[in-house]
Amino acid sequence: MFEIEEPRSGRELRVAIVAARFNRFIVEQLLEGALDALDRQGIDEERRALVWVPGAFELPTVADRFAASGRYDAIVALGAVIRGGTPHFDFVAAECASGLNRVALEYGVPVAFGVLTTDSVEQAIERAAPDQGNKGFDVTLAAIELARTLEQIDEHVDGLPEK
Ligand code: INI
Repeated sequence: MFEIEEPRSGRELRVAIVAARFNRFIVEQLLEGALDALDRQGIDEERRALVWVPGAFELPTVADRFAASGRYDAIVALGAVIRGGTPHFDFVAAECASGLNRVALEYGVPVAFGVLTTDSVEQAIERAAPDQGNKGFDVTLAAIELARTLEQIDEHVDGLPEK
């Protein structure tokens, strides 16, 4: 049986990070976590890209451009959408999430959802803390794992005879 519990680390990956400037003090901490994950996975500077956009609503557009290039193995989207008194939160958060997922499915490129959607600034700070449970770190590892999983599935199916 073909099975992947944890994919092996294969060739070096290329990873693009797209980060929203809105609530920048939070997103910078998510970015620190994401870069730490890339360091630990041995993905060096030449194989990384970082692009800032105004807010979470714009993340899918830039993620789409990186995915369409066919040059990146994974994309990490970082942002912080914090509930205010208006329905704006719901539109920004929902469009951001569905746009990023659409990019992942359309191009078959893992897009990590590192966008905090919280009721308060305090909740966002908790999830962006440097040492415990930094979401930027966690989602970057998830994207790398998925890129390796997809690569391993491709290798496996390429080696199978036609039905
Ligand atoms: N963008 C965010 O990234 N986080 C938010 O909390 C937020 N709120 O609350 O409005 C937000 N809005 C801006 C939005 O992402 C776009 O940049 C803007 O609407 C222009 O398209």
